[in-house]
This record gives sequence, structure tokens and C-alpha cells, in this order.
Amino acid sequence: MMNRLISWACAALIVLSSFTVAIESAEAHGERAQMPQLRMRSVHWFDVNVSTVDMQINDIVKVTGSFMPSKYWPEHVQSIEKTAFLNIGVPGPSFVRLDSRVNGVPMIRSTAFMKGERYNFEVTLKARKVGRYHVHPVINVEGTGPIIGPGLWVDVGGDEAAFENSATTLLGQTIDLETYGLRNAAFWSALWFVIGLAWFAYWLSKCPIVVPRFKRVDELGVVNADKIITTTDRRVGFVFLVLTLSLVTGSYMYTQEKWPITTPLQTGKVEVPPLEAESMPLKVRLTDARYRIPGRSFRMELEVTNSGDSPVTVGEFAAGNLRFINSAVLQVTPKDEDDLIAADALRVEGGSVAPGETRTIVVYADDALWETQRMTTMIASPDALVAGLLFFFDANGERYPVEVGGMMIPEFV
Ligand SMILES: [Cu+2]
Repeated sequence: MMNRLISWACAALIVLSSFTVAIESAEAHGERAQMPQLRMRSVHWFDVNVSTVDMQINDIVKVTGSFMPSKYWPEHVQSIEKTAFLNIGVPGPSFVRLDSRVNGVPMIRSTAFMKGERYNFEVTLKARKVGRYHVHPVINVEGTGPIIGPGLWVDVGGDEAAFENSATTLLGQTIDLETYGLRNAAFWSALWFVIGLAWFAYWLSKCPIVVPRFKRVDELGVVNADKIITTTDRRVGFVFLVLTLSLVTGSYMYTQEKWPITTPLQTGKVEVPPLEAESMPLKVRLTDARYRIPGRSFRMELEVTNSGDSPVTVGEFAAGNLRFINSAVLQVTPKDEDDLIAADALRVEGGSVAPGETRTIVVYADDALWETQRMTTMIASPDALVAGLLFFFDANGERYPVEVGGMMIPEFV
């Protein structure tokens, strides 16, 4: 009796555990959790924008911007030049992605992005769930994980029941993607679950199962062990076998009959040509980089050669999704309270670089953002290399983004 009870309890536990669903909710995206070396040396995002910040269900928002995979991509992190996929990071299926493009190429499939090249992206989303979302562009890199871009807050209001998501198939049929095939999937899941459960229940009905049967097998010896399987067991097994095989074959034939034309999910890679390199009159070399911990001050010594025809100066330094602005050159206002912009944190010593001149300038990016965004742990890296994008501006306001990178030396006093 006791044996039987324990067996049933075990069985109930196994069945119950199969119903357990892991439910997680994410409040933040771990923007600050990623190692600073990874944030500074993976992808430089810039000009990231959303077309609207206040929208209703069914409204469209375009997330646009540019990115440049770093030439200083860490050796131990699988390269973006292999397989990458552009996506949007928001909690849950709160938007549907209608279209996404990099340099005009549709990004339905994965691709590869080349280090040091520039890419423009545009992702079109339709609001599906009411809420306030921190919308980030994300590049998923195979073997590495998500490389997250700057986030902007978007509010979605309205009536979720009014959400529409229909598509026209290649055969001209209009389907509702929210419910298409859902009943079918539910039916088949339930059917196989019931069949599995019946099979399980049959063998459980022969309780006690585990230990007593093991003992019986031991008594009979390996050669005669099959004797514990009765004729009824074999008959029931046969019925289940026939039932399973006919269900598989029958449903396959029915599907072929009803939907003779199907195309498999497309998983190939698509090639994205980088943007044509703009004429770049600047050559910039990072000769020294220091981070002074007490002052939260990042200091760069740069050797700049200007072969253009207009004097240039540094207006912005962007590293790890933080933006340090030289307010003498550029006026930037944060788009929302979490836009990581230090609007007056960049100081340039050595003035502008005249046409035809090679000169050393010193750039300071001093702001508490280094600390609050947990970038200071870069001093704890065994690979103390840093990188960032410098934005030079000439007298006509023309902008030249240049990546710099190199060794960083921490200063403790
Ligand atoms: Cu976020």
C-alpha cells in the first residue's frame, strides 16, 4: 500500500513539474551590467532616434540611427564579422517589427558587419501593448550575445483589443498574425499531451513500479526479464504504436492536401554593403589615454593631421553609449531623463587643427557618468584597452566621426 502511495506521489510530482512555466519580468536591460571594455569596444552607436515618443496602439514608430563596429573588438569575444542580427530590445512582445533595414537592405535574416565600417539602420515598429518602454537598438552577435545601443523612452496608450496585425501571403490570402494557426497549435499540443498522459497512466496502473519491478527483473535474470511484460501490455503497446503512426501519417497527408505550397523558414545570410566611405580629411592617433579616478576624468592625447581645407575641432566623444559634449562646439539636450548625455563635459586643449597641420591636442571627458554608468571598472580589466568615437567639426559644421582606441592607464591620485 505504502509503495503504491509513494509511486503515485512521484508520478504526480513529475506531471506537475511539466506544467511549471518560468515567468520572469525584466525592469532594466542591464545596460550598466555589461563590462565597460565590451561597451566601449564592440559597437559604437550614434544618432539613435525614435520618430515618436508618445503613441497609441497600432501607431508606427521608426527607430533610426547609425553604428560602427569597433576596430578594437576584443580578441576573446566572437566577432561581429561572422553572424549578427539587428533587433530591438524592449521587454516582452510590446511591439511588432514590420520592417528593418541596414543601409537599405532588409534585415529579415542574419548578416555580418565589418569592423570600422559605418552602417545606417531603420527599424519600423507597430505598438502592440500599452506601457512605457525603453526602446534600444540591439545587435545580436552569434556566440557573444546582445550588444545594446542607447535607449529612449516611448509611451504607448490606447486599446490593446484594437491591435491589428494582418499580413497577405504570397498566395493572396489575408491572415491575422495574432491568431493564425493558434488553435491548430493548441489542438496538437493538447492531443499529444493526452496521448502521452494515457501511456504514462497505463504503466502507472501496474503499480508498484520502480523498485518491486527492479527486484522482479533481478529474480528472473536478464534473459527472462521480458516475462514481466504481459500479453495485455503488448496489445496496449501495439494500439499506441498504430495510433501514433496513423496520426503522424494522417496529419501529414491532410496538411499536404490542404496547403500544397509551403516555403521553409528562411535562415540564410544576407550581405550588407557598408556605406561608401565619406572623404575623411583627418588622421587621428591616440598617443596617450588616462583615467583619473578621483576626478572621474578621462584624458586623451591625440595627434591629429588635418589634410582638409577647414580647421577642425572636437565636438563630442562617445564611448560605451555615453556622450560627452563640448558645449563650445555643439549644443545637445538630452531627449529624456535616461539619455546618457553630459552636455558640457568635454574640454579641448590645444585649440583647433588648421588645414595642413599636424598637432597634438588633449581632450578631457570629465563627468560623473563614468561612475554612475559603472564604466570605471574598466581599470579592473586585464585588457585595459579603450575605444570611442570622436566627432570632429570643421568651420562649416561638417562632422567627421573618427574611432580612436588604445591603452588606458589609470591614475589613482
Ligand atoms: Cu533600457
